[in-house]
Order: sequence, then C-alpha cells, then structure tokens
Amino acid sequence: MNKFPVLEIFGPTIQGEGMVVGRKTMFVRTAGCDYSCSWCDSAFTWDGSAKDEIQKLTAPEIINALDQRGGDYFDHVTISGGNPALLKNLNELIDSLHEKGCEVALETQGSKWQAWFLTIDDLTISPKPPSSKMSTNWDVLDRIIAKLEEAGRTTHTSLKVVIFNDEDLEYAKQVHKRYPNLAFYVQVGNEALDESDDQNLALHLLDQYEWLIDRVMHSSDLNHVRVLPQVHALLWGNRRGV
Ligand code: MET
Repeated sequence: MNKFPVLEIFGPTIQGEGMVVGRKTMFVRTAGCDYSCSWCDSAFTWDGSAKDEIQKLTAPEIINALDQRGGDYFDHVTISGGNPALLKNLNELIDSLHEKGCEVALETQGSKWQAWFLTIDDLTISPKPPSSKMSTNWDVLDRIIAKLEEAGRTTHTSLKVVIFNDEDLEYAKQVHKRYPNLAFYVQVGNEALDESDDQNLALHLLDQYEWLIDRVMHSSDLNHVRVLPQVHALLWGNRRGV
C-alpha cells in the first residue's frame, strides 16, 4: 500500500480561508513542496525544519488518525501542504474518505495536475503572485483548468490569490480575466509570520483587510470576486495545528 508523507493531522476546527471558509473540517497537512514562497506560512513542510516530524502513513492509517482525533465530530477533511498535488496516489485517501461519508477539500498552487482533482469536492487552486518570488507556469495552469472545466467540475473549484501589494493585485486581475468561469477569491497576505502577540497581529491583518477591500471596490476588473481574511489568523494568530 502507498505511504504518504504527513506532517500534521488536526481538528476539528474551521476552515479559515477560501471557498469553504467557516466550514467545520479536519486538516491533513502533507510534507513536500515544489515551491518555496517567500512568505509561506507553512514553510516547515518544505524547509527541513520539521523533517523529523514527517510520518509516512497509508490511507487507512491517516483515516485512523483522523478518527482518533475527530471521533464523530467531522464530515469534511481538508488536505493541504506543502503541495499535496505532488502525491500521485492520493486517490487512495480521497476515495476512502468519500466511502466513509466525508467531503474532501484540497489546496494546491496549480503547478501540477493529478487525475484525482476531478474527485475533490472543494478544490482551491492558489497561483502565487509576484511577492512570493515564484513564477506561474501558465501552460500548466491553463491545462489544469481546462480539464476541470471539461469535466464539469467548475462548481467544485475556485481560484484564490493572496495579496500583499499592488503588484500582486495586478497579478490577481490577470488570473481572474484568464479564468472568468471560476469562483475567484482574493485573500489578505500575512507577512507578520513572527508576530506572537495575537492581538497585534489581528489589528494589523484587519488594517490590511480594509486596504484590500478598498482596492477591490475601486477596480472594475474585480467585480465578481470575494475578499477574505484568514479567519484562523485573526482568531488564533500564527500558531500551528488550529
Ligand atoms: N501549497 C498549497 C497552496 O499553495 C497548500 C498550502 S500553501 C501553505 O495552496
């Protein structure tokens, strides 16, 4: 049986961002990423700092860990990373979760296609803006989104761009214009990843949220969009496992 590199299994909690914000969910965070975003809030998944915490688990072992933690208190599981789209056989986990009556969400940057994308209930594709220092492979992203649209998965898919500055906002406009059929989210970036005072962080992020709302309100290229903060960061700051 295939084993998957897992760094965290936690919950139940709420999904703090994107298309299913507020949804009660469990999280499975996989290790390994093809990106290294300058402001990554989960850099421990790829920078080696948590390599001793990586567990290689089979799908039944992951489900067992979810049940141990979550008991009867969940019917939705969010797979994040790292980039879980690096894991070719993840369909084993997704199918088993569906069989036990769970909905499955997944978060990825849209740099790799997997056929199991077509089975994800809430698929968030989050291409990275210039502030990340990553560059988007538009051919790959075009192909991923074309396959999802051809398969009728539009309502199960969304695009989300994290915004730190005006250049990022221009990038977001480009993404929204290129893929107008997908629900589009812009999200406040958090560059204060070392802030340990939750109240300071929340006040700062709310300021940034207000800035982003104002920018979007004044852009005719961003009419059919949703503007969100990271609710978990407002509530629980920069800590892991919430
Ligand atoms: N790499 C995925 C994404 O870009 C998952 C979380 S990012 C810390 O959306």
